[in-house]
Parts: sequence; structure tokens; C-alpha cells
Amino acid sequence: MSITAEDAVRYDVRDDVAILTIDFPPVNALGAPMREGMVQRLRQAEADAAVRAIVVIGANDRFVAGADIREFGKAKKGPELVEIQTMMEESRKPVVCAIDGHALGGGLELALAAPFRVAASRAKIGLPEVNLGLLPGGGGSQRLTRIVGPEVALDLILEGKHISAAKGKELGLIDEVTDGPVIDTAIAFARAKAQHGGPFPKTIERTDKVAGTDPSIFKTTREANAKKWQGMVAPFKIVDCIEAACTLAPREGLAFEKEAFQVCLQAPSRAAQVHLFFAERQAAKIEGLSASVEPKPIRKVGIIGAGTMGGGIAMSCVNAGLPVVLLEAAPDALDAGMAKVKSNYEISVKRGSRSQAQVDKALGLITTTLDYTDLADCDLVIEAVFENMAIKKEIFAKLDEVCKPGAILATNTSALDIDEIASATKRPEDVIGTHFFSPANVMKLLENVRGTKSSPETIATVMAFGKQVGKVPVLAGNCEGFIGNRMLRAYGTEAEHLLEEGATPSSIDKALKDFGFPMGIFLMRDMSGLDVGYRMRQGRIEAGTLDPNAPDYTPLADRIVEAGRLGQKSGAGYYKYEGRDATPDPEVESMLKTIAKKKGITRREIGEEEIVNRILGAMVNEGAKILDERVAQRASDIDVTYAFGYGFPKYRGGPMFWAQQKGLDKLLEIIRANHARYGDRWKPAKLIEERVASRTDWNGATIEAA
Ligand code: T1G
Repeated sequence: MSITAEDAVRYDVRDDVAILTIDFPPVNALGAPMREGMVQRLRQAEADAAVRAIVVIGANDRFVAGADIREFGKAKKGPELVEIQTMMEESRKPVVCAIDGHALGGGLELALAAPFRVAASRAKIGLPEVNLGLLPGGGGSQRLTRIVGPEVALDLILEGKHISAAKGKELGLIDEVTDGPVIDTAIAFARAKAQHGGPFPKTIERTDKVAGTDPSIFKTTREANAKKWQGMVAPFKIVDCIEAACTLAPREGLAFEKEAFQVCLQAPSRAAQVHLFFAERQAAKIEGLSASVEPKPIRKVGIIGAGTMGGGIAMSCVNAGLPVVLLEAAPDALDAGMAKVKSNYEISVKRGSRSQAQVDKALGLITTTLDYTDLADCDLVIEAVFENMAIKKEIFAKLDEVCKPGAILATNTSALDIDEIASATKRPEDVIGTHFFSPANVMKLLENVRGTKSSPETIATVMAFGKQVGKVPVLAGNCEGFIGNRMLRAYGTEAEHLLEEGATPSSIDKALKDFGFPMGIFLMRDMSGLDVGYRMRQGRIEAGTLDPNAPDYTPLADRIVEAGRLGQKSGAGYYKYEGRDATPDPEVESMLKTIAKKKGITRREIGEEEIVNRILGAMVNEGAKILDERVAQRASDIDVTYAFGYGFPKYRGGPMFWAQQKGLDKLLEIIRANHARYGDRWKPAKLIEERVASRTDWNGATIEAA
């Protein structure tokens, strides 16, 4: 049932102050009924002789979360935000916005157009539009800059930061902060302003913070970020708008911003980043899970292994205020692990991203031990030792003995069989995969992997735990490599074949970097070290599950390691290194020539477009198989996995979104041509063929004829 304008903004009068309460679930976004309601209620308050001042507040302890993102790209109905802003600016009665919860994007822009703002101390404010491929299009780039100055505006808007009410007051964005109910403070504040009389301040006319701005800061900002912003639109336009706030008159600045906003709105990056915004929230939802299933509370976490992963996971937990029991097999390993955790925190304090007090509090939540019985009262235990099935099963058998009934026993394995690990316990329903990504205290993705017997409660609990520790949880089924690493293998295999056919590590890495990845696969492999992969392949060859003589086998990676080239740590891998500086190595190219000759391949020049289409096409084809096998719940979960765990450029929306934007029919043509040329590894996924035949998208919705 749609909400009426009258319901979206309620009108009450307390003594001589009109209270406009915005109530537009779920987050009081600036949807059409809410905008219409604001216009009606502001008119009503202006005309109400009993009213001397006006307070605007949000219901449910939330102010306004910004424009209604669901309206983007659709025909807009109802009044524009600017109409409401002008009414507040021109009001003869003082208007005070009372902020609790969040005032973000258009929500903060609404408040900045009012003469006054008071906030609850717990409130957060910000202009995070850049995360959606947009810029503050409701006057925010102009008003905020005129209040805080260009340097602070560049930082807040380019980073899309949420700041506290106290910080907002320090910067002049908030007039008063209260620990009490913000409504009471706002009414008293409004009444005092009415007493004092007008005219009331107009933030758009402020000049003190922008006059005399050094114009070079904008050029410097653009140059310093050119690489990071490659392929994007919004960040560059944000700098332009903040510069306009310092150089143009108010109305011209607002007009400049409006035009720049439209450019961002039409750009493919906005559709991609809005897709990921909703995909991230969708990923937390478990299909078919009864609403009656409640996640178990997680109040104490045990972690087995204080290595890079275990230490990073421990940091994620204590950063969220969760006590951790960190267990290792030997004292020196425990000491080394804690030393690494402490040095990570020292870097954060030096960088200013954490205070010493916060670090001391976090470290105070870690208890170290060598004794499994200390895990007895943990609600969740996460095993993070190296990828050896026998050792993992031994650990889970011990956990089964010592952990309390109902404790969740999780493994951080990146590819091993969850069911086999669970078989080492008498409680497979409590066993699940919680795959973190290195560095675990930084990377946002948490790939939760359900075993055949993982209970709905266990699944719901680790999904909720992911959000509790500030991660983006995705649920995967139990297959080799789950979602992310299984597609990464398809990506790597195609890249290795491209090498044999004529590409080079640097031409492939450049193509991927130009596409938007932070780095290409061969540089990434050199950084993580080539020996682990080599040992795993040798293990599979010895076990007879991998045939190095198969025509499809690409031996370069083995030849490189056998030549003592283990990657960056040994000074050579796919590249040769001076410290961290990688340069192409003729040695590798001569290895490739030898391999190609032996296979009868005539090497050829391979362009960037073919490299991207082959690598991404292989990934998407594998992704479609993952969907078909229900290993991923939905295509957008695969996009979330890649955007938050594998560096896929967010402004392209993820591999499955990219494929859909390219056209699944066009992609299927490429896959079929490669299948004819390269054989089975390019066998088209059934799902892609079905979607193209039925002209539907990944979700089965009909694709409108272009
Ligand atoms: N529009 C529409 N729906 C929204 C929304 C929005 N702005 N924000 C959240 N939702 C939905 C979300 O999809 C989910 O739906 C539900 O609300 C709860 O969200 C002109 C153009 C406010 C911090 O970027 O950061 O203003 O899954 O799970 O954890 O310049 O939502 O339940 O169906 O995230 O309590 C700028 C985006 C917009 C803020 C609350 N504003 N939102 O977090 O809830 S562009 C933003 C958030 C703009 C102007 C421009 C968070 C939150 P469902 P949730 P939460």
C-alpha cells in the first residue's frame, strides 16, 4: 500500500512550535510522498498563526537517509528537493532540523538548507553519494563547502565519510549537540531563534570559508588520484563542484552542480554502483530460510591459529567489541601472532585511523592460550590454520570434545570440503565455513560456506556475525573453491592459455588493470608467492587427480618455480624484481616460447579486448555454472563476492552485472566461438544458453528490447 504525503510527513504543534515528523519507512528516504508531504507541511506551518517556529524531525530515531535510490533512472514524480530547500531558506519562521540516527546524502542536504541544525550525539551525518557513482546533487557540494571550506569538503565528499554529530559541530555543520532527546533541544532552540527574530542564516550565501581559496588544491587533488579514479566519473565531478563553490556565485554554483550531477546519473558507473548497493543488502538474505529462525547471539569467539589469517580475524572481532580467545600450538607462534597484531595496530595509530585508547581496548579483548579447554565457553570458534585436511579434522575433533553444546565450529578454509571437515565431529549441524580474505582485518568480504548438514540456525548466525564484525557476508554452497576461488581458477586458467598463445604477463596484467582491477593476476601471484600453488599442484599430480601431460595443462607456473623463481619474495617470478618494482623478464618469455613450440602453438599478438573478453568470459561462464548448481543464491551475490573480495572494480558492478550490461547474447557468441576453438573448458553454461534463448536476465526477468 503506498504512503500518502500526509502520512509521510506528520504535522503537530507543541506550544507555538510546529513539528514536522518525516515517517517514510524504511529509512525516511526522500521519496515522492515524503517530498510532497514536506511541501504541504511547510506551507501549513507558514500559514498557521499559532506557530512561531518549525522543527523538522525523522520518525524512528532516524532523520533522512538521502534520495530514494530506487527512483534513479525512473521518471521522477512530485516536487524536487530544491523546492523544499527554498521554502526553508525563505521561511519567515525559523526552521530547525533535528537530526538523530542518520542524515546522509539528500538528507543532510535537506538539513543544510535549513537555517539551523541540532543533533543527537549518537547521530551520523555525511554525503556518501560517491559510493553510488554520484555526487551530492541537492546543493550539498555547494553548501557544505561554504561551511567547512574546500579542503575538508574534498575529504568528506570524496571519501563519502559518515561523521559524528560532535565532529559536525566542530566543523560548523551542526549548531547544537545533545545527549538527551533531540526533539526537546530542537524545540527550545527554535523557540529561542523565534524570540531573537530574523533574518535567519542562509548557508548557500556563506563566503568566509571559500574566499581566497588556493586554486591549485583542485589540480593537485585530480593529479594525485588520477590512477585511483581511472574509469570513474563521480570523483572528478565532485572536485569540479567543490571548485565551483569556491569560484562561482551561489546560484551559478548550484546550476553547475545540477549539470554535473546529471552527468554522473547517466554514467554506467552509477547503475553499477547502485546495483552493488542493493546487492550487498540482498546477499545477507537467505532464500528459503524460515522467518522463525533466529541467529544465535555471538558474545565470545575462539580462533585457532595466530597466523596472518587468524590474527586478522581476531582484529575484526575485537574491533567490533567481541572478546577473543586466540589459541596456538606453541608459545613462539602465539607470541609471533600477537606481535603482528600489535604492529598492525601501531600502523593504524600512526595513520590516525585508530586512537591509542581504541587499540588498547581492542588488545584488552584478546586472551591467548595453548589450551583447548579455554574455548569451552565460546559461542563461535573459527579454525584458521593452513590448508591441510588431516590437521583440520584433528582440530575439529578436539573442538567437538571441548566446546559447549550449540557452539558454532567454523573453518576459514578457502577451498576444502566443509562436509569432510564436519565429519570429524558429532555435530555437523554446527559446522560451517567462514572464509575471510587476507588481510582479514581489512577486506570486507566474508564468504560463508554451508555444509550439507549445516543447520539453518548455524547459517543465519554466521551471516549475522559477518555484519556484526563489519563484513559483507555472502552465502556459498560447498564445492571446490566455493564461489570466489572457483571463478578465480577459471580466470587463472584462461590467463595461462593466453600466455602460451602469445600474450605476456605484463600485457595481461595491463589489460586487467586498464579494465579497473587494482592489479593483474600475475603480479598478484608473484606477491602472494608461487610455491604454495606449486606444492598443491604437485600434491594433486601425485594423487593422480591432475595430469601434467594433458594437452590442456599449462606448465609455465611449474617451470617458473622449478627455476627457483618463487615470486616477489625471491626476486623473480612471472616478473623480475628490484625490491617491489616488477619488470618483464625475457627469461619467462623464452620459457613460453619453448612451451608453445612443444605444443605446436604459433604465438601471436593478442590485444586487450580479447584478453578481457576471454578472462571475464571464462569467469562469467563459471559463474553461470555456480548459479545453476545453486552454489550461489543469486547472480548479484557473485558480484558482491568479486567486488568486496577480489578487487573487481565497483564502478563496473561485478562480473555478472558486466556480462548483463554487455549483453548475454553477445557473451554467448564469444563463449561458443571459444568452445569451438579451445574445447571443453569453454563449454557454454546451460543457464547462459537458457537466458539468451528466453531473452531474460540472470534473475529470469524479461530483457526489454533495446
Ligand atoms: N533509498 C532507498 N532505499 C534505501 C536507502 C535509500 N537511500 N537507504 C537504505 N535503503 C533500504 C535498503 O536497501 C534496505 O532495504 C533498507 O533500506 C535498510 O537499509 C540528492 C542523490 C541509512 C546507513 O547513500 O547507508 O541522496 O533490504 O540495511 O543498516 O545528493 O541504509 O530492507 O529491502 O542499509 O540501518 C545517499 C544509503 C543517496 C545512504 C541505514 N544516501 N543508505 O543502514 O539499513 S543518493 C546514501 C545507507 C542522494 C542526493 C543524492 C544505510 C543507512 P531492504 P540498510 P541500516
